[in-house]
Amino acid sequence: AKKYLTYEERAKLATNPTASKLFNIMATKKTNLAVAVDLTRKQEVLNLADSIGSEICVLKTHVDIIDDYDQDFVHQLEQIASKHNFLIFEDRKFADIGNTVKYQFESGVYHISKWAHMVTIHGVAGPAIIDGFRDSIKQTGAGLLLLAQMSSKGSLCVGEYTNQMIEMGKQNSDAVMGFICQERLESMSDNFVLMTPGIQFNSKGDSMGQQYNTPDYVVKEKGTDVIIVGRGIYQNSEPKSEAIKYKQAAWAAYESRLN
Ligand code: BMP
Repeated sequence: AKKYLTYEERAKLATNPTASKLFNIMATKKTNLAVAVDLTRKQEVLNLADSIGSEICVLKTHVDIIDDYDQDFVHQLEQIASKHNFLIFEDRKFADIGNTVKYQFESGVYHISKWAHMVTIHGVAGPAIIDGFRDSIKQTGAGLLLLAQMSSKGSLCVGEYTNQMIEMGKQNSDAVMGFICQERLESMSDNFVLMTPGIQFNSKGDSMGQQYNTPDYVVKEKGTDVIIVGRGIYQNSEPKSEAIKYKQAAWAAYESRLN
């Protein structure tokens, strides 16, 4: 059987500052729940963030789906994040050459580098994509999350591609904080945070290829660290009490794998 370390121990092994910070938040707040708030009005996102903030370690955004996005949105979200001690994760899935992603990260409408504690990256363009983030994250300590596997049906992020993404992470472990994945593979060392989307209690999937597992399955059976829940929480009529249920299930799975 695998030997699992605690999140406190992992915080000390982390090679990226945001990974260390996240492991510490998880240990302090006793939560390995991240929520994907895929709502399209800024006030809806902010209201949900404030109402569930005490239950989560990370709030994941897709800022390019917010109809009325503006700088005030980011300003308010940052205040809510510091009030409740969670991190902000912009799921941008950068995938271009280094020079282009540098502009996409730092410029445009969103200025993601100014406020996101972590962002996602596809490795299709090769490891030099990471160089596009270096200047900026040297200053902020932000973390990169590499997409090693995806939750959707027919995903091409499998097999040798997945192995190459893990290798890319290890070669750049100052900048890379962890992986988006569906399972812990032997080669994923303990300095990385493993985050898993495609989580819901009461559904197996949607009509557009999403596939769901339970918190217990991915954390206890598959060995990943953080569950990412979207519609399972924000579409529930009682999002706060539903968030507590996911938090408790994921934390119980974490504790039981330690024994
Ligand atoms: P939901 O729980 O509503 O299916 O949302 C899942 C969230 O995780 C979405 O924001 C999606 O963009 C993201 N995601 C995913 O579903 N699968 C992946 O492999 C990677 C993702 O970032």
